[in-house]
Amino acid sequence: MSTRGTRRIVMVGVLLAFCGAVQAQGLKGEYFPNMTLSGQPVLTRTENVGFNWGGGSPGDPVAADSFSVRWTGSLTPPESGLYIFSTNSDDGVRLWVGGDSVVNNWSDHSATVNPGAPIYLEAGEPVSIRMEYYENGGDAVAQLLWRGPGIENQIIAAEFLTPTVPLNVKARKPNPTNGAPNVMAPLLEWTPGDGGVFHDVYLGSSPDLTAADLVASHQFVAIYYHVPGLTPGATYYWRVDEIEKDGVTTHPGSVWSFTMQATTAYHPSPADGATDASVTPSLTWLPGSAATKHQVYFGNTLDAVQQEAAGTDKGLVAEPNRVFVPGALESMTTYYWRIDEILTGGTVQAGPVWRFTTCLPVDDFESYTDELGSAIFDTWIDGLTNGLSGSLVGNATAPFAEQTVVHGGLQAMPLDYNNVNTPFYSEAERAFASAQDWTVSEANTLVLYTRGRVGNTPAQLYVALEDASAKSAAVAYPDTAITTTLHWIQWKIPLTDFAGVNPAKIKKIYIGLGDKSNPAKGGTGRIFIDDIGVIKP
Ligand SMILES: [Ca+2]
Ligand SMILES: [Ca+2]
Ligand SMILES: [Ca+2]
Repeated sequence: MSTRGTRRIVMVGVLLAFCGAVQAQGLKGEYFPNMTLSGQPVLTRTENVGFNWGGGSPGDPVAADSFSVRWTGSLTPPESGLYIFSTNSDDGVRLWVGGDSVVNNWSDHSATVNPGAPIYLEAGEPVSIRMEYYENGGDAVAQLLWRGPGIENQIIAAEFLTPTVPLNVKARKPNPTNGAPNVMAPLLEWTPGDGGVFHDVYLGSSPDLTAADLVASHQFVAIYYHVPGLTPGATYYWRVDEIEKDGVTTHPGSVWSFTMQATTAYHPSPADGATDASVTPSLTWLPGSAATKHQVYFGNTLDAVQQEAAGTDKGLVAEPNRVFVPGALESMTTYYWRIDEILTGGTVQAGPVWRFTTCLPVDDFESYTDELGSAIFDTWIDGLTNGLSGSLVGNATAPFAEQTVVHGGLQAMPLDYNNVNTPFYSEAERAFASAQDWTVSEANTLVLYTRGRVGNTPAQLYVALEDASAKSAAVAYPDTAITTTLHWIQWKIPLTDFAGVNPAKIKKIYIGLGDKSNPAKGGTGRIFIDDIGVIKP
């Protein structure tokens, strides 16, 4: 391993050790001096479940044999998606996630892995965990593992665990699952919150649901069928408020969404009318009903694509492949495209013409490799390299660029911040070999995408620009909670906000966390950055 790599691991280890010291993370473990979880626990501690005690005791005063443990608390998933929980135990084990039995192997056995069925979890929504275990004799192993979006099969780290059990008063387990595309029937179901007797259902076309979106009030059943039907291809938002038996006490639910299937191709990406598209985009869409193939038209005038002019026919793509890669495009240029659905029997269902405009690219993080010299931290200089701040660019081990939490393409930039120690800010900087003209084709707005992570301390996010005359200015995001958002946020900054900086001669861009001009002790975390460009919005 490279010197750089070794230094990085040491530093991340220090960060994790610090986080562990300030927060009581893990599940509550209660140890009983019998195999039946009976009586009072003789040992209680907060921990994650990753034990191989061999023939030994888990800790005084528990003996090496004939004991049992109950771990309780909650888990906060970092990403939305399907998770598979499993146990590795010697001897018996039972596991519940969100109150549902996931593993039940309550018998004497040598170390055995028992996986559960996949469970859909929402990013940032705590779910209850209960694991019960007993050891009879001989060796003893107790491990709680998971795998999920961006998480290889591994013991669940303490940072995702809390020793308190969340109150399950909110409606949960939406069906269709949150974000589901291609929904055919608007039948909505959910699991009521604990103590929820009545349900208020809100359904609308915007995530800001109001009283006007109330479609069912104080109903008893946890199911809703929207009779008039919904617009094909449209995205809908819904929320269920759980009401207790007093008919008054209300627990508002999370806002969920789904997208109805359409007859034509729909849900284009880049979105129709996007002004910040990559110059190397992958065009994707969702299929109209009964589509077996997709005829792709692509060109740089509306007329040509409408009239299927020569050169716009890009051929057929067969379901379930729904991607067209047009190659390198011009920056600050508008392109048009259309997908016609070929149905069984050959009927053609022509789609609408969509358009997008490319940005002037600054960095989409796709070019970085794991070779030293072309790694992400060789271009984006962090505090580990220049010693100026508490920033750390890139993952601790290869792949150094982030490949799971990505906005566009295959890679994004992970940026760790540690504002616990002086100078109390964390900054990464990129210098351009030659001054960049960010005013071509009337470009006037910097755009970037960012998202945070569970466990991040809120912090001010800022971008600074420096021109060829060494004039610089910084702009801060208005809300420090930006570092805790679990979805990508688009941040647009008019170049005129960088007062005194010449946008036609940009030499450096800085991205930082904290307040560089008025530094104060802060916390730690990791944010992700992707798709930096300049646009004409
Ligand atoms: Ca034993
Ligand atoms: Ca045993
Ligand atoms: Ca990218």
